Amino acid sequence: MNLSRTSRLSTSRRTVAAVALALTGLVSATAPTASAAPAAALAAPDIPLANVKAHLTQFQSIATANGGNRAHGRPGYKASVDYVKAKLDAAGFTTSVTTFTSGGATGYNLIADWPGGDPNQILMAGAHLDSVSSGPGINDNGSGSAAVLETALAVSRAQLKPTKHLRFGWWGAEELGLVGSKAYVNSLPATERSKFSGYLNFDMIGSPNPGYFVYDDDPAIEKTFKDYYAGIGVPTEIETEGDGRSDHASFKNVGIPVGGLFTGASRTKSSAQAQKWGGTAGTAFDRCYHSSCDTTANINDTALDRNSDAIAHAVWTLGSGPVVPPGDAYENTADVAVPDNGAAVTSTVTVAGRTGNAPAALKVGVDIKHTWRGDLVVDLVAPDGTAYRLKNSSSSDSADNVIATYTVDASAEAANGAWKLRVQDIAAQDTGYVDSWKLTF
Ligand code: DTR
Ligand code: CA
Ligand code: ZN
Ligand code: ZN
Repeated sequence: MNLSRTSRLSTSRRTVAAVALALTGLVSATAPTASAAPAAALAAPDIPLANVKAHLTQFQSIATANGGNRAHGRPGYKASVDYVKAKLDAAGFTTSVTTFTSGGATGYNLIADWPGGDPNQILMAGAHLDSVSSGPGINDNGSGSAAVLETALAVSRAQLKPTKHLRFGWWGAEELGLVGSKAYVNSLPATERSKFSGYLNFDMIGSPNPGYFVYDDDPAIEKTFKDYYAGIGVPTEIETEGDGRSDHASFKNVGIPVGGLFTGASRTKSSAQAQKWGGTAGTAFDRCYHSSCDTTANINDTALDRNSDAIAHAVWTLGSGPVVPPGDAYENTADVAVPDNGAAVTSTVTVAGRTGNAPAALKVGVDIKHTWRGDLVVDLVAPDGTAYRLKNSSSSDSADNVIATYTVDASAEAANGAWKLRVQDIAAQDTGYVDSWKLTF
């Protein structure tokens, strides 16, 4: 436990002490150097359009067998949930169906977790699964539901091991006012909500007269989608009517970063947009919006294919931390606040593309800005969870900051995987943050 403030070294004396310690060579005073720029994340696979359309055919069959729709409170909706859940269970997801009530009828949300990843960094992708009562809802929103399902199945086929924890959701009763997604978000304690790094929403992504719209919410998510489309030479526009119009609003309203894609509903495509994207000017993006003609014939295959691949790109890219190609240094420069006298926090570096185990002299460069560093305990945690103590707490070490390079015998550990720096402040007063840290093989 640190001494009371009055007995602490004054700032000037603390600084002198820190410099003296550095000069003895006990603590490396060298600031971490820039490492190789992170390479692009592992490339996402192509999402087979035929697979996505096969899900749409199933949704169509379900609607046809259940009064022509898949609406909340109707048998066609629950049958849709059962179809999607069965596919996910067979693919190794941990699924759960949660219920809520709307309009006197029971509603259902389907949540699917991909095992693994950092539980403190959740990336979620979702789509509403319900249709309006007037039709089968194949574009609205079988298209989003099918593309998110097929992306999840692609994660399973790849046995992806992303840095973040991947979660997928299919919402009930969106058409009644975002009811299912609101119920889900409201069921999350604040501590859980804070773990979401983002929610990606896909509602109407195969419109027959398509536009290519990107939600203008979280900048990093927006850029991820825009970069994808720029990469395939397709211009995009910002979705201007999206706020509040679909399930991402439920997440945005509690401060979770959101983004998504949209190909248009009842609004009319302009001449300029027809020039840009093809299709028919003066006609709605989806003239069967909320109508009985929203069937499997109401889909533009090119739009559905492009958007399905864009979803996979976003999940692979946003789900992984900075992946650095084989080489010497793997670094994370994101700041992570260390709660005063609180729970440990972690910062992750994903190592991929190496072979064998880590070296017996693995260098761990640490840069933590923190007054009275004696409060801090610092560990390196290997991908299999083995912890290596780098620094113990000390009631007498009143100097600021931990800027040091430690050498760890990590030869018992596989090189590839998510390595974590774990930092805990075990004494009240004095706060700080992880500025950056680096592994050098
Ligand atoms: N409210 C959605 C359709 C919709 C209309 N505008 C947007 C913008 C962004 C996403 C979706 C929509 C529905 O009918 O399900
Ligand atoms: Ca594809
Ligand atoms: Zn709708
Ligand atoms: Zn919709």
